[in-house]
This record gives sequence, C-alpha cells and structure tokens, in this order.
Amino acid sequence: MSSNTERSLVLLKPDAVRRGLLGEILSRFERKGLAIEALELRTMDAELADQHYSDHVEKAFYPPLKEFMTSGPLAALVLSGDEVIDVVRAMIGATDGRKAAAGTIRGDFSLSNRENLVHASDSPESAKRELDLWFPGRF
Ligand code: 3AN
Repeated sequence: MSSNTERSLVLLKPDAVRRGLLGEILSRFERKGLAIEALELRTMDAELADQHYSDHVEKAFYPPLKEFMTSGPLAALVLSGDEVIDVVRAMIGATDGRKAAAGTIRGDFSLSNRENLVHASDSPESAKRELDLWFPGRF
C-alpha cells in the first residue's frame, strides 16, 4: 500500500464561525483521521484577501466575496494526512452548496455559492502557495 502524506490549507470561513459550525466541521476532519497541525482564529484583511484569491480578483463575484471573507474572524488550519488535498476537497463538496452532494460539508450545511463555509487547497501547488501565505516559514 502506498501513502502520500500531504498538507492542505483549510479556512473555516466567517459564516462557519458565525453559525457555530467550527466544532461540527473540525470533528468531521478529526474523525476522518486527518491531523490538525495548526489552528488559529484570524481575520483576513483586504491585502490578504487579494493575495489569497489572486486567481479571482478580476471576476465579477470577487468584490462581494472579499466583503464576506473580511467580514469577521475565520479559522485557518493546516491539515495533514494521506492524499489530504483530494480527501478534504471531497469532504467539502461542490462550490455551490445548493448543488453539493448530501453528506459533504457544503451539501449538509450551505445553500449558497458564496457563503459555503470552507476553503481548501485544490492542488499541491496551491497548497504550497497558500501555506506560505497564511503560515510563512512554518510549513
Ligand atoms: P472552491 O472554493 O470550491 O475551490 P473556487 O476556487 O472556484 O471554489 O472559488 C473560490 C470562492 O469564490 C468560492 N469558495 C466561493 O466562495 C466563491 N465563488 C466561486 N464562484 C462563485 C460564484 N459564481 N458566485 C459567488 N461566489 C463564488
């Protein structure tokens, strides 16, 4: 059996904090067997939002997304485990909570494509970039 231990940068967005869903979401990751290597309550400022979403800054949906992501505290975490990047993406579900499969975090708790509770790195390259941005020099 091969194993491929990776790290993913995961954000439990301001809607998760406001709705009291941090415990529910963290518990799913823990029960899956993933390791929490860092966990901090942080508030994204405008500059960090523009860096984090550098692929999206020109898109029409970006201004309201930025407003939402900077609207209050979020939980920034580093998860590790075997193929954690794909595993976590599967656990959070499709971007639009209305379309995300039941049993996924977004499918079970979100009805929105903006307030969709969780961000997770989508490739090893984006994980490296995002870990350097959120936890510089630590991973
Ligand atoms: P994901 O978070 O599933 O990787 P991305 O990277 O395509 O999705 O989009 C980043 C974030 O931008 C999403 N998490 C969501 O909050 C927001 N977003 C994406 N598409 C839309 C859209 N059409 N309308 C509003 N917000 C969107």
